[in-house]
Amino acid sequence: MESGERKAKVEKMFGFMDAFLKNDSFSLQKDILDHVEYTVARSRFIFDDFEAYQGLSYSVRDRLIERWHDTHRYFKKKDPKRLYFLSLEFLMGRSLSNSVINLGIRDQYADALNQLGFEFEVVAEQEGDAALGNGGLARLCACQMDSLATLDYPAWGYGLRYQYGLFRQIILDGFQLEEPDYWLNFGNPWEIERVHVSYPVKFYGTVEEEGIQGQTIKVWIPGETVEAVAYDNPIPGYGTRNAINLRLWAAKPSDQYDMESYNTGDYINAIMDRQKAETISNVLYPDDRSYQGKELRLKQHYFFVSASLQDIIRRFRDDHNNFDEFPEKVALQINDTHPSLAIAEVMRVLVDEEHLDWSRAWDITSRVFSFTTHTVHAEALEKIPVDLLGNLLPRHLQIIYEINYKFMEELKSMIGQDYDRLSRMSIVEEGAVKSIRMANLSIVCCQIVNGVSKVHLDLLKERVFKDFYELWPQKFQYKTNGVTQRRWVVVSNPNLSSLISKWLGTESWIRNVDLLAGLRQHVSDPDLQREWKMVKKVNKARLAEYIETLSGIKVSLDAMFDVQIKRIHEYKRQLLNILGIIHRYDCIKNMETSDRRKVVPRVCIIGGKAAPGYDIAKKIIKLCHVVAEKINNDADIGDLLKLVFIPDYNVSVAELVIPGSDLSQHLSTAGHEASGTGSMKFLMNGCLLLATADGAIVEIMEEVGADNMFLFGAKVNEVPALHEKGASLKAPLQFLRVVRMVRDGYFGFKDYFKSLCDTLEDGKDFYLLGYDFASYLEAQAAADRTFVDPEKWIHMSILSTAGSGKFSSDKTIEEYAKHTWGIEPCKCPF
Ligand code: B1H
Repeated sequence: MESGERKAKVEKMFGFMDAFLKNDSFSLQKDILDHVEYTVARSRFIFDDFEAYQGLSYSVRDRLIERWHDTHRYFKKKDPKRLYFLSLEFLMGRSLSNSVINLGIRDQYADALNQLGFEFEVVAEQEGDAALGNGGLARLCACQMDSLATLDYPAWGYGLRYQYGLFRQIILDGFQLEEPDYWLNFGNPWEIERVHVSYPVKFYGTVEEEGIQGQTIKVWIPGETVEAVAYDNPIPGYGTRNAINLRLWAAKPSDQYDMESYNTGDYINAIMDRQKAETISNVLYPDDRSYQGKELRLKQHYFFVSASLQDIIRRFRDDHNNFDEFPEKVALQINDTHPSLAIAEVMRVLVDEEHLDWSRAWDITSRVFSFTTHTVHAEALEKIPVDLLGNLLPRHLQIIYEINYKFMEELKSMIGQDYDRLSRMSIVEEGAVKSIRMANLSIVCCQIVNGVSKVHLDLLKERVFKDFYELWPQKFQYKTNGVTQRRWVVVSNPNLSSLISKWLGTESWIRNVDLLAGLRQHVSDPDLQREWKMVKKVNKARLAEYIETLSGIKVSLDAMFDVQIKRIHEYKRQLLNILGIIHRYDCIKNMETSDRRKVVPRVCIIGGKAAPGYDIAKKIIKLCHVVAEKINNDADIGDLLKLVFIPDYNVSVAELVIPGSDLSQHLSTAGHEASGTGSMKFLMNGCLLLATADGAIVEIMEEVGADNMFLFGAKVNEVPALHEKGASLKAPLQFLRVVRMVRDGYFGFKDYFKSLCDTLEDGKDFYLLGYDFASYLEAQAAADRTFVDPEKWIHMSILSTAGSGKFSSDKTIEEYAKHTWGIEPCKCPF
């Protein structure tokens, strides 16, 4: 088509603008009904809540797509430096409520649905969670995507579209069982399949040398090719027209298999082989933090890296032909080491395909990447056995060896022949299983290495990456993690959100979180206190109803709702919580009846998944159930103490539980939690924290004051000396007593709990439960004393929310944008 003709057509299309996507009640109703009729193919006269959810979601998706297109046209026109956020995990949860709130049309949709005879909340409940991640790390990425969109940054997320998300937790007789989460069974209205956006990803094979124009170059002849197909998930910002993209890759068979089937004539087997390709993106690995060296996992990592980089480089090439400009236009963020093969891949593309010389390619590569580590433990760092890597990705192994050779030469020239240090810092670990240390590769390549909290950075400097810190102190920074107030207050706690807006006199805190501090000036106002208390009560009632439906247990709204929800890990010390509950139970049992009146009633709520192969974590879940069985059925105890395990903890469950909590527990042994982000969600919702001074809690303490929370336990710098003392550290009698109760079978399953109790013996208690027990009980007693003074409790609760601004992911993202990625906002005009 001639360009004049095309322009005229485009202008004509603009004439249609008004015909589309109006947000008045009638238009929204019509859109929903149209989708019910034509997309879902149910009669617009008879459809149920789920079909209403589908129709509604498709109509919201239309609006998302429109903004998404406009944003990308605008980015293309402005061509700013873009951030590409690479992560193997994104824990997005549900999309509907978040989308309509960010689009600013929630009330209009609620009204439209109402007119059609449906209730928004009920319809929204139909949505399942997108659980393409394990826990904190993955949810952090989701929060950061929300902030990137809201703050108008030109960013894209890249990840994998797992067919099976994180397993569903079923509890049978108190034991955890895992069920697959086939989340795509009922379709997914939030994604857009891009059949035309696909790239071949190569594996296996050999590397050969070829001479081109007098130069010898390496050519990788792959043994297998799989196709990566893009699925786009628009991420709308709040209070902006910008909607960015989360592109997830799914594996599909490559056309090359068709050729083979013709050649061999074995049609059926060829089809079966084709199907195997799809297994690459089939399943999310459940995190047990022990690197297992599995080929499928490595395949996932490279599949994701290769497809993402082909896409990124293709987009760069649309407008640029000189790779020296690459670092000015592209920032590549690697989220933990999982995507760090990207470093070798960029080198491969620049050297082998673009024929840049090594040093120019390395200069470009090292200016483009930044790396965030989420790990505290040296043992948890990812290592890839050389045999595995060399077989699957022969050329990448050569490149990593070359990077290491050059690094070692440089290092020798700086530190001399200190072989111990050289071997500690080498990217290649010699030993029984020769391996590649992915963290070392990332640190060597990236100009900036970020930790996720102040404490975490200190640990990196002093322990995990000490050698590297001494070499390159300027590389090491931290960005305090954060959570989005849109999801964690506006979506999940609408009553609190309205109350905050009312008292601040504005809704602007939803974008400008510093304004939350304004609540401080009203903290003593009895009206605010009364309304604050009311909101909490309504949220507690909703949670109590949920608990009763789940477990049949009726809980009293006057009790303190005390919550610990997170992945089950020994270092997170759910066991300390349970032992504390046993102690409380034991005390109540042994009290004079008249004294029981003084007991502060508690509902203790624990939830979380254990990695399927993590035996001790599974025993902790079982212990929680047997203790609950005993306490909840003891007539002496009644409402004074209840213990509830909430099964299948996920993002949606968190959205319900957090607003209804009075107290939340964060019990990691100091020095073990890199950050922790659950605490931030509770803080924003005005829950008081009972915590050790670990990870982000140290910074929370600085913001809200140590007297506004219940702190206990050994400090980070005390822990190493305590470990040295080992068996000479004696646990207090109360601790020995409760452990003995479990050991002696007071709750049954004596043999089963033996190995769990063994972890608590003197000298074996690595996570210091015995050592911290007395101070834990004191902190619990302080929480009880405060709870019986409701005015004080509410005061502390308001100050918690008021002090939570620093822990918004908006802050984290602004810091990354300025100090790590070098990107600027690019706001699509309305
Ligand atoms: C965190 C992980 C993690 N750190 C391996 N490391 C995984 C490691 O599937 N895997 O192989 C999955 C996850 N996750 C968490 O990151 C930290 O423990 C938290 O303290 C932190 O808040 C969170 C976000 O930074």
